[in-house]
Amino acid sequence: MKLSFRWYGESDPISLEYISQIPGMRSIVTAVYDVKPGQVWPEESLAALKKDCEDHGLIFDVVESIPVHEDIKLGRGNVEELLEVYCENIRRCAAYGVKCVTYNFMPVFDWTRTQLDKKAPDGSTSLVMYWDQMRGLDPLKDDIHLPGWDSSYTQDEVRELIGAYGELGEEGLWANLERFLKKVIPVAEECGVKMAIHPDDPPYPIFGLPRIITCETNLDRFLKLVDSPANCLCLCTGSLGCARSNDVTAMVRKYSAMGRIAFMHIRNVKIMEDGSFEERAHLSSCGSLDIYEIVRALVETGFDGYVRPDHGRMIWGETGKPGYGLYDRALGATYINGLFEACEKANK
Ligand SMILES: [Mn+2]
Repeated sequence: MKLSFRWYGESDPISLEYISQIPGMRSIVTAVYDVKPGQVWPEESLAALKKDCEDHGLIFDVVESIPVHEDIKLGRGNVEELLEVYCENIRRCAAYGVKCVTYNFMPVFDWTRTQLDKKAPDGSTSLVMYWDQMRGLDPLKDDIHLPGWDSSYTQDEVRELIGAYGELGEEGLWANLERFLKKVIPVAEECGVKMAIHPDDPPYPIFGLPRIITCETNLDRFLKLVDSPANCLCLCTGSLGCARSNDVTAMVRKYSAMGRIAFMHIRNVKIMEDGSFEERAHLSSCGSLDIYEIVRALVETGFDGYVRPDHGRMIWGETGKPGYGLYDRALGATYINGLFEACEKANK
């Protein structure tokens, strides 16, 4: 496996120097953040990312993410032109050494939580989604701003988008995803890039928005849309794992054996009685997922893709971007290293 760490570029309070000091750290996962979805990434920005990483003994070879323009997902407006731009961005990334591009096909919002700083008894804080905070909220009627939602949308724009996705429905979204893949995957194949779709987070409908990258049946369908080794998953254990119906370990074993996982996001979640969930420390005993069994499945199936510790808690007084502090993600990285070393030695 190739250990990686997400970095938000120059504006990230965590320096590449600090990241490079995490044992075994190899790759930086980042993106060009100064351009809007639907625009071409400037070569200078990609060149600067590559150089910054190299200056710190790190490799810039994973992009998270090239965002998919809402009009591609909705299949409206100038889709062909937007798809061309998307393909050009893949080519440009590849020219600067990128081997894996992550993206998602979630309508409107990348992820949904009700609180970003829920305090645990030990004083650490983490992201949570509580149904009792969620129930009764109706974005079509109320002016709601859940944490993490793109604040660049006005409430009217959000209503318009929710209405448009409601009309599109799941099958419409599948059709638009297929159109996207048929255009993008051949380009990725040509330039040696693996495209890795991130599952919906959480993997069930919120506010009636269609969700399709959610469960084994749908992942099977997704992989068959374009049956290519470049059409892969970014298997996020925490996103799939907050639905009790998903057997994450079995999914990891199956898709890794098929060679269709390009990127692993490893984190733990605790599912509560009512289906709410809390993000927890990476350790298996801290949440609902058995991270040891997940790593064992990867090792036994010969996984050689990228792995990153996903969201961490805020600990030791750190403040910053919720989920993306240094300390708890570094602890996660070290734990992941330990599990891989143990499983690899046991597997010999
Ligand atoms: Mn993730």
